[in-house]
Amino acid sequence: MLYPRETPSRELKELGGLWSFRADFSAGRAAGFAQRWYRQPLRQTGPVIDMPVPASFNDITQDPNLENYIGWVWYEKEVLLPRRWLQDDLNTRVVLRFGSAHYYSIVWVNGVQVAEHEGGHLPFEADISSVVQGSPGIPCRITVAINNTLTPHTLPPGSIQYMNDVSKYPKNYFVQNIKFDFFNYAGIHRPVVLYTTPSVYIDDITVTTTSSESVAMVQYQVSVVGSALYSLSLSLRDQEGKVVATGDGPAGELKVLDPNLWWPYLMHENPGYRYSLEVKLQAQANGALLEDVYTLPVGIRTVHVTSTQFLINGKPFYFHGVNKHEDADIRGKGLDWPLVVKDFNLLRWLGANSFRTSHYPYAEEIMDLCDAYGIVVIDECPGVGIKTAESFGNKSLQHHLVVMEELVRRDKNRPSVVMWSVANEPASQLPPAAYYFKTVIAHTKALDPSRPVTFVTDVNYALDHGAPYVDVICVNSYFSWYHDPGHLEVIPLQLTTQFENWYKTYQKPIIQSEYGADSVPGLHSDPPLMFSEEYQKAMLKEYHSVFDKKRKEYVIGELIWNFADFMTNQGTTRVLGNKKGIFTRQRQPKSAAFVLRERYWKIANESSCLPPITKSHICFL
Ligand code: BDP
Repeated sequence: MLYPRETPSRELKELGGLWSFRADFSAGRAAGFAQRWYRQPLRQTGPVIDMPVPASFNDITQDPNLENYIGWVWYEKEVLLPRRWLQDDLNTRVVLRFGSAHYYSIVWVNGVQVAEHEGGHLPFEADISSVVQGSPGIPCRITVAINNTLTPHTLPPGSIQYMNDVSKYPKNYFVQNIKFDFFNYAGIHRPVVLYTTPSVYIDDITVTTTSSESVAMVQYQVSVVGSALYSLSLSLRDQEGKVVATGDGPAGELKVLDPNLWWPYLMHENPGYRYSLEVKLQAQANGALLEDVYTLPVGIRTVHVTSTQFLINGKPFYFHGVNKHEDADIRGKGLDWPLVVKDFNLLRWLGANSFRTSHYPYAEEIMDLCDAYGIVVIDECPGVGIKTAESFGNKSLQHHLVVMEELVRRDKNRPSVVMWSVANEPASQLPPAAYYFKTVIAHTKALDPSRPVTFVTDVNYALDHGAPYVDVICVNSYFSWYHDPGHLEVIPLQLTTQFENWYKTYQKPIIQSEYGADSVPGLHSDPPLMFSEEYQKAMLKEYHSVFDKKRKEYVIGELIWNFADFMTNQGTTRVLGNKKGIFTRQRQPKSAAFVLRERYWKIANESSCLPPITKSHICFL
């Protein structure tokens, strides 16, 4: 699915800002459907409040019932469309697109249902031309109902538990149970836009690249919708605007001499190099000549996995990075530009060259910056908390396959994405996990043969039924935290054993995809005690001594858990959220951030083919 962009043939209107909002507090949460709230302005159905978009709704008010609300909420926005979008009704297509809404969405325009989508974290759109055309000057009313309920068959899974003991709970009392460790924020989390295309349009573009030192090939496929009679021309421009290759037709190959390859941050002095692929469509429709233009950024790079290495452009790549969350005060999981840019500045300050989108796909705007800055991404789907046999059943599997299709369709052209992760810490010791992961991974590889596929495990190497199907072993462990709490001295032995067992069994490269310890900022203790900043630092040092030995063999990466503190459900082990961040939730460094910074810059300098990079070479550091 193409990211909506303005081009000479496409216009775009952002619908961010304040929307009307109403949570359906009726017992079954279904009053909105029974009373058809979408048929009239939402304010006429009952009290509404202002709700910012994009943002989670949970932390916007002082109402604890809204913070923990489960069920249907309703959003509405009235918008006037430019007259020119509506006049030539046969040749302009108007599309309404949501970057993501959590979790199940139904959308109406002027009371007519135009879209229904299952799943958060991924975009969906609807052609609304037939609903809006012919009514210039009349505001167009967009109504969205969103349900954040998680069931054993959603991704992530969850379950609703009804508390029927009337001596303990009020009537109709229920809770949402989840098996993952982040707050289930909900709402319209990413930009909503209206955009236009001609009625014959470029629907999708797929690009893959291969390269040797002096020549690169860019393979492309363009799909066109609206007519079978069209012509396509393509030109690839470098960053100076010079055309370096041209092509035509819906599929082909462009040859680029002396290519500027896309390199990761700290691996090259000009990381994240992208060409622009301009695709031009011409078609006759309804007696008119239509033209559609779309420009796609293209990075030329290759990815290969051997039994001991991860190669980008043929050079060994070591992941020294982080796991993140989309999470912030007040706006929850809503896209927030200042926070996004701050995080990229912190990542580069840290010397991090990569992150995993734990535990769901991140906003396209974030992925764009990864492409542009050369931050390498392990792109994870929302397969987190898959813990019961029911969630390995066919219904869940079919949904998981669709989610992978949506994710690959969204991110397939991104040079920063070097590997797909289909899940985090599933109960892969359960026998049905074998067929489940075999199928999900094979499906993902069929969708995209150009990238390795993995899932992240915390199951013992001898019991894991999914590991045979992955290209890279990604393993999480919390020695001296969840196991042997307080005993830092067990880390070297246990971590070494972990690596050796996995490697002996599979001969595949290994990433330590999570390790960490909570620390409360400002809490000090020497000797180091759990939850102090010193303990978090000491834990890092123990892990790092083993990484340094094993990265000479087959360990190809280390991703700290976590980049920043983040909100979780309330519980006896969480003090206003998870505190394993090396930065606070407000992005202030804890002591551990400085330890990691020294290490990452050192590793970057050791493994770089460049003259030593110092922090002073990078102007914003
Ligand atoms: C890991 C999970 C991660 C948690 C982390 C923790 O993958 O989502 O937040 O543990 O407990 O098992 O801090």
